[in-house]
Amino acid sequence: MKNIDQLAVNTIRFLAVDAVEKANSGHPGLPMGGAAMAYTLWSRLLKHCPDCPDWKDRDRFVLSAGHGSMLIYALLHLYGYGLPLEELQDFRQWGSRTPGHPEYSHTPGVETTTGPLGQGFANAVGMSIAEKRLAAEFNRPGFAIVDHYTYVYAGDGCMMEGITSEAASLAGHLGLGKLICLYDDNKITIDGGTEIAFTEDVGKRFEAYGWQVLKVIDGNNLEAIEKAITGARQDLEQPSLIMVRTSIGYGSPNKQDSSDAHGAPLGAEEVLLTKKTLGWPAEPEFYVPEEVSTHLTDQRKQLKARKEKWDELFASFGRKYPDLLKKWDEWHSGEIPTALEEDLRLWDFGDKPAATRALSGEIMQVLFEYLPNMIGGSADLNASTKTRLKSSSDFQKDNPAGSNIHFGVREHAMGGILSGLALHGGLRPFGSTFLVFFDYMKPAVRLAAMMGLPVAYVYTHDSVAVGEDGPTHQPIEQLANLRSIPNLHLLRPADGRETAAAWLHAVQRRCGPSALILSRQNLPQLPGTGREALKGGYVVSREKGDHPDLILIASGSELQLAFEAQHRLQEDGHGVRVVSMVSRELFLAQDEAYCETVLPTNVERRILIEAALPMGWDKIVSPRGIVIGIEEFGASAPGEIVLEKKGITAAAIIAEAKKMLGS
Ligand SMILES: Cc1ncc(C[n+]2csc(CCOP(=O)(O)OP(=O)(O)O)c2C)c(N)n1
Repeated sequence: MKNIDQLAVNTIRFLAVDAVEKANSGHPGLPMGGAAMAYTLWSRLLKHCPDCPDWKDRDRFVLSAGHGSMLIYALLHLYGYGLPLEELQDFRQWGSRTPGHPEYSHTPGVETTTGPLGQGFANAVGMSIAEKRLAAEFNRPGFAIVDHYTYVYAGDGCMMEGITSEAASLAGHLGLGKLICLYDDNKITIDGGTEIAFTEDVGKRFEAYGWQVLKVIDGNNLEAIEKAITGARQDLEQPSLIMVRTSIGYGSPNKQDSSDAHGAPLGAEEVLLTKKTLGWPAEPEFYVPEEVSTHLTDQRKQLKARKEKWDELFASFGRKYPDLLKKWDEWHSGEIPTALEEDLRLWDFGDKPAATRALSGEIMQVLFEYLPNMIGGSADLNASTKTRLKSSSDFQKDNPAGSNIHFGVREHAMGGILSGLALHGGLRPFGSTFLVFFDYMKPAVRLAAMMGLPVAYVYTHDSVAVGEDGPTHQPIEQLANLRSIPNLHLLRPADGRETAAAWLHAVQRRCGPSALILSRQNLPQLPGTGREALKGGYVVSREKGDHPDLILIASGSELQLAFEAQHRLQEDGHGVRVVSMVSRELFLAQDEAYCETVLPTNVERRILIEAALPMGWDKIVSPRGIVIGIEEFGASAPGEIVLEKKGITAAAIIAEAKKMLGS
């Protein structure tokens, strides 16, 4: 190893060691063991530009093992990503740009939020799919304007998580040749050596998935690592796994190769011993040798020159293909054409009862005419969730221009991949499954919400009305669970026009995901519904007279029951209002004056009906209102029977209403 490389690698190690020591918390072992591997990639092969972290054709680097965050912070600092030394000294502190685990859009150069192991791996698969899809759309002979690799740094923990297996299996099937995983194969996790729980042959497993597997036996040998990455890049037919044998806590005389180095500061004494062992000065802390700064500043200039060459290529691409340039801008802008909202096909579904999942399928075909950068699919449920884009083909190994992804029965990976597609930029991802199987993808949805990603989830078969499949397939607590995720918007439309409004919201929203909750069963097209649904809650049927005695509030398929109950109660002379609560989050975000027009404070008699766990509706119905919901699992029987047995009927609403009205 050249002296300068040795110095740079040790700089990374000790920036991490010192930061963890100062914070008195964090994970020094990974950066110490993986510094050489990461530095080799960054200094010799990674295409990036610290002066322009958002360069669209940069290689993506994902630290899936997010607990090793100091590794990426050290690199970002050294490469001049606007992360000054003080930020490293403030590691894990309130307000710093160096949080415990890397956070997307918080620190320049961090491509995704990682920490829950395996998520970053799935994100990387999504990014790689995005690259392949966009390259197929935009590249022309002599103009490879989309041409980058996706690198993911994963540890034993990522390799053990199921999401990684799912995502790797799909990546192998799709032949994502520009996806490269650097596996920090240090054989240590928190509880000890991997021999206690993880003895499979990871290489053989990945070979079976259709990956190229390469091995580096010495994680400190930069030449061997470079050779392996170069070999990985040359295989454009298969993704590559590079298994790099490293030593956690490298250099620490008493903690190297032991789980003691994983997640706690080395301790002052051990820090000194480690510095001595690797020939590093004990003082100052956070030491960056001048030669290292100069060396990396030179690299930064070269990286900038490379980016400027791409700018030139892109400019001449734009001159030669003005239409493609226009499309490029449209695909990357995230805006929607104004004509879309006015398209009459979104607002007229005739009188025929129809399942909202089926209407959603029709709406998606219209959206796709306006937004051809939509991409997505289902976890093997296209026939049920109806999310196939009929005018496009399948995204497959030999057909990267397709917009339909078959995720296979891999909900968790689908969630992570959708986030990766969104993180990459240029595309509008959506994914679908049954609402009950949201449980299988929750961790990925949570991170998408945390990152503020514009992903659309389509969850169908939204209640016990699913029927015969029984309680395993009948969602009860899933709505409450989804609504409990901050920054996620849940929309449960009642008919075609509300479904269109829900989709419009999903494609307009740029700062977080939306979940569309759709029925399996047919529902009537209701009077009074429409684009006002975009406000989350609105009056769909007014009371007779000038003041309501009672307000019925419902979402989705239960709105028809509220109408029925209103009709019967009004026959008895009561003034009853019906409010459609398509999205609680959206409604509660409206100003007070609007909310007052929908739910006047002085009308305390309120009944909310939703065929699900009634949790979380207090703000809408309180103080004197009630919720008719289901607080137990469903049952196996035809849908109408289950609804009736569980008390989700117009008769139940009427009975409660009469009690409330004292009649
Ligand atoms: C989904 C998930 N489960 C558990 C954890 C807690 N955790 C953090 S690191 C780790 C062990 C990871 O081992 P490895 O990937 O080998 O990292 P290394 O020990 O090399 O730093 C665990 C269990 C987590 N971050 N995410």
